[in-house]
Amino acid sequence: MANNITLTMIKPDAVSNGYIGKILNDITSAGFSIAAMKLTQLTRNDAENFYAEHKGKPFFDDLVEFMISGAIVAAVLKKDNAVADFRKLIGATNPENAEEGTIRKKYAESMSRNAVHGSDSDTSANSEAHFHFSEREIFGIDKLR
Ligand code: FUP
Repeated sequence: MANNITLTMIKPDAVSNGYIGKILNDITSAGFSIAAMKLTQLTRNDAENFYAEHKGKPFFDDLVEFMISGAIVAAVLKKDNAVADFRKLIGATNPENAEEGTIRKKYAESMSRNAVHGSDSDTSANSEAHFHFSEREIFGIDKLR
């Protein structure tokens, strides 16, 4: 299992607030390179599948509504120790608890509108990368599976 990629989404709040450029700058300045990227919009089915592990939780329906409410940027990022390093860069799920300088601290509106997604494991990174991108859209990394 590759440990050098993670999957991010710049979420609809951050896209509509005009933060795509600032967030990508923070990401690349932190040493990540972009292996795949697109501006897209999730369907309801997409969002329900992407967040299937949260189905049944009290915030699930609002999470799906939010994630389909506008454009997102999906990207595969490459760096040694990508998953852990990216979660450190984005900060805690609730921006009120995120460290100063983190992406969520700087750009998130709230816990539910928290600006960015980052994979939580190498297994998730691999499956989430393939959720958004075909093999030929992902550059500069070894075959993932
Ligand atoms: P994270 O891994 O930090 O993205 O957080 P989770 O996978 O636990 O949650 C996924 C998304 O669900 C979060 F980005 C925001 C939303 N969420 C809520 O709205 N309320 C909660 O209590 C937990 C998560």
